[in-house]
Amino acid sequence: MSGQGRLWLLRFEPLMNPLRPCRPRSLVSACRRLLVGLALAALCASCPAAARPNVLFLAMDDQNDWIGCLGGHPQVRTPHIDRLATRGTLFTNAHCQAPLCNPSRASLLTGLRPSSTGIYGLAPGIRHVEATRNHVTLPQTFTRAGYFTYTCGKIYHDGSLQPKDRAPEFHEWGPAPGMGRPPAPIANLPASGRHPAMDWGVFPERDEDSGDYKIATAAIEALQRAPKEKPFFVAAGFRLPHVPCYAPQKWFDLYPEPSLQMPPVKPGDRDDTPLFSWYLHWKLPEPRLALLERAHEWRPLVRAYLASVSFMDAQVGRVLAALEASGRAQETIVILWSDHGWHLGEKAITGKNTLWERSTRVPLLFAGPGIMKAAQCGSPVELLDIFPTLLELCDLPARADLEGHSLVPQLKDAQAPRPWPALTTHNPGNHAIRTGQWRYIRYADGSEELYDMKADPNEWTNLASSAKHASTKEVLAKWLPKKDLPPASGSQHRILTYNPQAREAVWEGKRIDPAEIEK
Ligand SMILES: [Ca+2]
Repeated sequence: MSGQGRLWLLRFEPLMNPLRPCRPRSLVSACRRLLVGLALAALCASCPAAARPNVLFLAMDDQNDWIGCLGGHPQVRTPHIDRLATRGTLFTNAHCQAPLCNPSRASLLTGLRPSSTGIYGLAPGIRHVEATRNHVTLPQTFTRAGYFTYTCGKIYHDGSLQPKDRAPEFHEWGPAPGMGRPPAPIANLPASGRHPAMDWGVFPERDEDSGDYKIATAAIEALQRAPKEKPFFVAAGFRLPHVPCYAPQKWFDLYPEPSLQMPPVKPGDRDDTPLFSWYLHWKLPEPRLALLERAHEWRPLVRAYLASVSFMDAQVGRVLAALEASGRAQETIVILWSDHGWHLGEKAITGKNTLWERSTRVPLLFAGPGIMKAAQCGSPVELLDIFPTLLELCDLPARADLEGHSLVPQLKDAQAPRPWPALTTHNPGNHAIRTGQWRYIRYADGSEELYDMKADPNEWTNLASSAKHASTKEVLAKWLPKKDLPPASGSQHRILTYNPQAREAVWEGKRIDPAEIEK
């Protein structure tokens, strides 16, 4: 941040701090300060954009908490992300708003909950939905504020924005290469009904030939040529560890198969989860644990996911090194996030599309000017909070229409109180409320789950039917969204609805027959 911008923050901090107690005897001086503040605010409205910090906005795809500094897997190696965490504030209890790419990203980039827009599936994109057709998004806000804005890789869900709708979002759209494909699938899965993305193994031979390497290179080039006279907003979206989990051999060598630690899995774990929990991921290409075990592919998948995470981490490291080399790191806010988590056998499945911790917990960290270093915040927070946080960090006007809450108090003091839980939604009527201690899930048919996350971090014991916890459920249920829209027109892929009169659940347009359950 330039001297001017920093000075502005210093002057404004006492006035903007909502936690600062107000003393009556200093009312006159407070009024005087307020007047000075208003004058400065007017001045700042005409501040040159160059006084604002830059933003380096880094996304990961399907990255759960298997990140060194988050402790989700004891063997995972992510030195670059871990180092970034020592430079900033890590949120250890951060959750997505939807456990699926398109709705999660649409929510983050609009600042609106899925239940407020009706975007739950892989389609439609935001410009085809009434609630967001004309909504000013996060990237658009920075483009309009005079930033140089650039995107590469996957920030919006692939294909969710038509070419005609792209220009107002980012000035420049860089490459968004896919993963590439080996000549034949590597994983030994049954051929019938196999989805091309359900594959993992050593590919390609060289780092340079992988999609994420190319995405990092594009981001590096954007950082190198970003205009110096204005701030930049450079967004790079990595594809890994989304399936197919491909990485070159040396990344697999970090995880020798004989010593690989498998995620904790409890036989019969789903015996106490409602039938409706299966409907959320009713018919999907992501294999069930039982199938992986039969095919002897569970260990290879875990290993490939870990290798993919480490490879992607190395690409994050390349971009961060380029930021350092640009000489602009001191005036740049770096934010790193993932769109949702991923199961690797827990609760008998792989993939996302659930309301459990494996699907909802995500890495989220901020580093840069005005942000505490080597800090960890354990309060529940949401990806929805990113939009208002970046507005505040960059001195842009706050927006009353956004549904998240700025994390700036926690970025200055990780222990700063925060009253809200994190809320995740998957299709209308299905919500999870995560507080510091609890996860409460309510499905569209009224069935419930309750986990004491402190005593039972693996969510093995559903306490919802215990009379002892009735009042806890009642308190948590007050956070369920008041607005719970049906799927927006044009919704497709992984859409689940429920008709309470007929007591019928419908998956992708077809009535669910519970007898067809695949465990
Ligand atoms: Ca994703």
